[in-house]
Amino acid sequence: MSSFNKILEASAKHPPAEGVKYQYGTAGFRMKADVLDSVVFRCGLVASLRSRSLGGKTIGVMITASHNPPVDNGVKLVDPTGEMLIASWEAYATEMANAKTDQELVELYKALAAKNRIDLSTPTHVVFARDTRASGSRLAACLNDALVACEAGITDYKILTTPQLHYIVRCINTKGTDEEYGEPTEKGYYEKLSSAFKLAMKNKKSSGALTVDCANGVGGPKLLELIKYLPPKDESLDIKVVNDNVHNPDSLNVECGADFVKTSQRAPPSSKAGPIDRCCSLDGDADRIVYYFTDKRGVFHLLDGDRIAALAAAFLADLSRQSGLADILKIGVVQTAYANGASTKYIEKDLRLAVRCTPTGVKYLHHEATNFDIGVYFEANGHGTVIFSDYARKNIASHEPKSPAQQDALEILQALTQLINQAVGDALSDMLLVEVVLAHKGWGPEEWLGIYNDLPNRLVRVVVTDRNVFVAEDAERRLVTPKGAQPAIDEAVKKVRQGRSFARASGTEDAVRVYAEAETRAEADDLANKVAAIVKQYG
Ligand code: G16
Repeated sequence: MSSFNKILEASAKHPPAEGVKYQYGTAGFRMKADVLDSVVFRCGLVASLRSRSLGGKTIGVMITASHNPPVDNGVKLVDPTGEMLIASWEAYATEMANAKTDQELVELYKALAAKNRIDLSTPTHVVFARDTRASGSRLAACLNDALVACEAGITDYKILTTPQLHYIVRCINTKGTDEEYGEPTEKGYYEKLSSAFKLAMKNKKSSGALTVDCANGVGGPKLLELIKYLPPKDESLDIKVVNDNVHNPDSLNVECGADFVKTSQRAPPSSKAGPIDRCCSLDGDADRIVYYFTDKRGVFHLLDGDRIAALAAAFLADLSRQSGLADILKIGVVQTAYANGASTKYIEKDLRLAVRCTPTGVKYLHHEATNFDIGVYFEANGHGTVIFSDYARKNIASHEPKSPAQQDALEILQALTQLINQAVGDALSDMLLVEVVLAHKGWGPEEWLGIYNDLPNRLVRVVVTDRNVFVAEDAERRLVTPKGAQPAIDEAVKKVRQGRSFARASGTEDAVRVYAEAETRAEADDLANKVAAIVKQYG
């Protein structure tokens, strides 16, 4: 049977849901799991074509809906360097997902191959994994059917965090090259992180325990595994794992996890942490992390992605100065419109580092961060990492220290190039990075909080009839349509001290998000409500 016929036959078993329009969004396709079978099947076809278009390089497919509710699921593709799929191929994936019939799908497959001059006899390799959602194994089977039909080389890594799959893809594609990233196994991931962590800590011990809320998702079992590779808790870092119940998939992200904490600006109700206890929350696929604590008066304080970026950038700037590399390494920070104005001011004015703003979606931030030698990028929601350019890595590896102090700083910097996931934002790697910085500075969460004062802010989710009418520009800070909405928002912002607000369509949920900040909590809440009302009126 020809491979086209095999695809036709296999596709017939995964018909698309009627009347659903699919869109490869901020983080791939994401919606109710019961309408995703055909989409995941078709992503298998796209992944194998993408692999063939790159001469057989390994492509990853991750089945997850991250922070979304348990009934949702999603699928996203990983490019050979471990980064997100490039934008032109996102469009192909959307086209394939919306093909009405099996015949139309095969025609599109052929057209895509012809357009990109893909030799369909090239060997291809696709690796995949999933989070702990109940629908994951069914969707993985749909993906597998597609890969078998197009005669792809397949490796099923079963259950992994999203960043672990990105890591593995990068490792496979760099094996045997100068850029070799590590062992392409889960064990290789733990070994790389733990040995870099030991070197970066330089025998420092963090003070007090760290409580990690794992959102009842895949981060739980994976963190427990990572802990086995870390130094004993009394020697370096004592981690208490909570919300790690993956046996009840319905509890995923419910009243816990990074998105809950960031959006509701409070600790998970299940938290038993005491005053000043350092806590953090991962999201459903462990690619985001936020820290927080409650002070002695019982007031909750969030240390979000902006704070992690500021902490990491300050530490990296110190290390590059102390190691004698400051003159040759350009450090910069990339944020989105959600970044608190106070964090931007702190990074630009106090740290004297460049700040860039991009639309939401790590692919945009990651790309912008490559313009720096050390690019720190974080979304306020805790999704981000630090990337080192080839130039930076080579200089950090080969620099001759001129004093023991330079040597010390250089060794920490070298360890950080290994500790920080270079492929994508990774909650577990980011957590270890934060712990290294706090341990070296001898800081607890209060000192970290003290580096600047956040402007009070509010995030509101507004459900509208069609979120697609909300089209934004200027890194999503201004609405182009619906006509009249932006002037109305401008009017509301003008009336508030230090006011800033914007509305943008979510790329992962069927809603419009509104962000507002102002000088006081009351003004921020009021502004958010006013802008939400404008969105409702125009939506
Ligand atoms: C995904 C993306 C993030 C984005 C978030 C929310 O995160 O990877 O870059 O900030 O969705 O996006 P939106 O506001 O467009 O819904 P995750 O952790 O859910 O994969």
